[in-house]
Amino acid sequence: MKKSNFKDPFKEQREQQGTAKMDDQGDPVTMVLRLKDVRKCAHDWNRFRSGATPGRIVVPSEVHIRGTRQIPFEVDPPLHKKYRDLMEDWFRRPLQEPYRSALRAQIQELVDHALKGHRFEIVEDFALPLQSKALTLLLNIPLSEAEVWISWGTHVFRSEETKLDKEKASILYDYIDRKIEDALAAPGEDLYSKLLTSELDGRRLTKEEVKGVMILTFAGGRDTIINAVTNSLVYLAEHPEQLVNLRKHPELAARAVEELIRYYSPLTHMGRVASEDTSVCEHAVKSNTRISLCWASANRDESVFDRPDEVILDRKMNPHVGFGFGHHKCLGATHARQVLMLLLQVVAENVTTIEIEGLKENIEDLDRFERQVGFQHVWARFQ
Ligand code: EMZ
Repeated sequence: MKKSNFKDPFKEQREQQGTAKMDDQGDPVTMVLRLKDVRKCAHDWNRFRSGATPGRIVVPSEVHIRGTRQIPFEVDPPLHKKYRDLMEDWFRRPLQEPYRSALRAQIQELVDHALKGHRFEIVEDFALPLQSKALTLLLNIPLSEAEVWISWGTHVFRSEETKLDKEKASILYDYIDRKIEDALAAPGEDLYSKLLTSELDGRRLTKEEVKGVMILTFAGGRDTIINAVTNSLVYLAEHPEQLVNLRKHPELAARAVEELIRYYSPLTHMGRVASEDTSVCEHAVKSNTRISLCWASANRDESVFDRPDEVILDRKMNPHVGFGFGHHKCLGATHARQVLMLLLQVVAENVTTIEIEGLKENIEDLDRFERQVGFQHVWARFQ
């Protein structure tokens, strides 16, 4: 069985130029490749903005498939902070013990099922159900709702892994509209109700704003978590000695999660729109054109990370940007980290070998680059 190879496609270009131009549906992007520049540009929100036409900062652009602004990530300061302040405590709930033990139980159930000895498919029979079940905790709604989301497949806006799909997206939009009406009619303890009763500048959030938050919650943490879970399991399958290591040293899990996020960088990049004629790394960037902050490239920057192309589970210095950087850094990161940390612990405690029987890569097409982000399928056996 050939070993998986998450090669860094940006290496040469990062070292030699620092940026790369790519076309995205006729709206070009200057990709920023070095960690230092990525951070600098992420920090400079006035020069590189997030509040453009909804969907434009995402690469591939989603301007043709949605009009709703995702909140807070498509909003610039100072309004951005007001939204963020409304949500931060809610998105820290994954640190609380009842949440962690419920999440652990979900993972334990999936692992127990996998241990029954039969061959199963990791993406659809493990990572997707785990992502969906865990999301019920983040939204604080009944577990049974996960069945609906599982039926949508791994990406809510894309079909066949990478193609943008308007019809598929409208399933999510209509679903969220219905749930907002339900929560208005009968408010509960869920995220919809919490947002609908939140106040910003002395007024309630509108349905459109709540929808914007919910779309981001559903879309941003879907394929990213699914890939992170799948890739981590494939890593453990290929490195049984690390499974032993994690079993002996459960305290290693926190560092291991950061390293797996750095190495696999579930989100390749995120765009910004220049508000003036400017330059990055000596390359001209025209006003109203896009740059992208390439987290995946920055996370392999050899001037920052020692042996960047190796997974070193106990890596000490790890200033990765896998969850973004600056005021827009991932709101769901606390949840994602708990999912991965508990996954590593439960698997280490219960599984001795993971045998891969077949796999099909999921390759992202970035115009002049190709990058493996995960797998479409992995057939495996747990013992
Ligand atoms: C957007 C994005 C957010 C986008 C943090 O990332 O994730 C992508 O998967 C979605 O397609 O709409 O939510």
